[in-house]
Amino acid sequence: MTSADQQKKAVGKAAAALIQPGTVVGLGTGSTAKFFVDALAARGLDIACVPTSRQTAEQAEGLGMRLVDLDAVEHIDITVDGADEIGPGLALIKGAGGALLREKLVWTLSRRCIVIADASKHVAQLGTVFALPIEVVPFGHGTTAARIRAVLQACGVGSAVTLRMKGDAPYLTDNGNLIYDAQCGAIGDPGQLATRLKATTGVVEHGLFVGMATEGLLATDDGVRSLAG
Ligand code: ABF
Repeated sequence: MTSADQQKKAVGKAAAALIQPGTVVGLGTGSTAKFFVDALAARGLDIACVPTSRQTAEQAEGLGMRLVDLDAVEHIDITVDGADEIGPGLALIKGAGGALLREKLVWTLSRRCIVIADASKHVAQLGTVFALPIEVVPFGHGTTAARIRAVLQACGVGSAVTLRMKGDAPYLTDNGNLIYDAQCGAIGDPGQLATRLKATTGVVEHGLFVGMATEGLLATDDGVRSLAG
C-alpha cells in the first residue's frame, strides 16, 4: 500500500470511530471515503446510511449495510466524505469522482459534515492543483459552457473548460448530466465564484463546497489531525 493509501485508510478509520449507533450517516464517494465505509461496516453498528453515489451504494450493500433513500430521512446526523482540495476555512473542491451533485444534496441535509483526506489534499488556495468540476444539463451544453467561461472571466480566474470524457463518449454522471472541468488556477474568492456559477442557466451544480464542512480530518505520515474550520 502506498503512503497516500495508508493515510487514507488511517483517516477513514478515525472518522468511522466517530459514528454513534442509531444515527443516520451520509456515505461519501471516492477512494478515501471507501476506506471509511469499510471501517464503518467493520464496526457492525445499527445505523442507516445514505450513499452519495451508485458506486458507494454498491460497496455499502456488499458489506451488508442498511441503506435508506435521501427522501426517507428528515436529516442526516453526520456525513463523512473526501475532497480533491481542502483550502482555508475548510472550503473545498469536490467532484473529480463525478459525484458532486449527490454529495452536495447529502451534505446539505447533514448536521455534521466531516471532510477526510490525505495530506496531499491540503492546499493554501483552492484551484491550484485540481480543476473545478461543473455539472451541466446535456441540452445545449455548449451554450452553457460559454456562459460558464464568461462567469469565470468575470471572477478573475482561468476560463478554460473541458468537457469530461470517458473513452470516446462524454462522461455521464449518476444523474445523466455532463461535467465541464474548469482550469481556474488560484480561486481568490470561492464564495463569489460559487454564487455566480450556481446562478448560471444550464449549470446543475458545481464542486465548490464553501461553508459546508463542519470538521476536517487530515492524515499525514505522523497520524491524523483535526483541521480547523
Ligand atoms: C469524492 O471523491 C469527490 O468529491 C472527490 O472528487 C473525490 C475524492 O476522491 P479520493 O478520496 O479518491 O481522492 O469525495
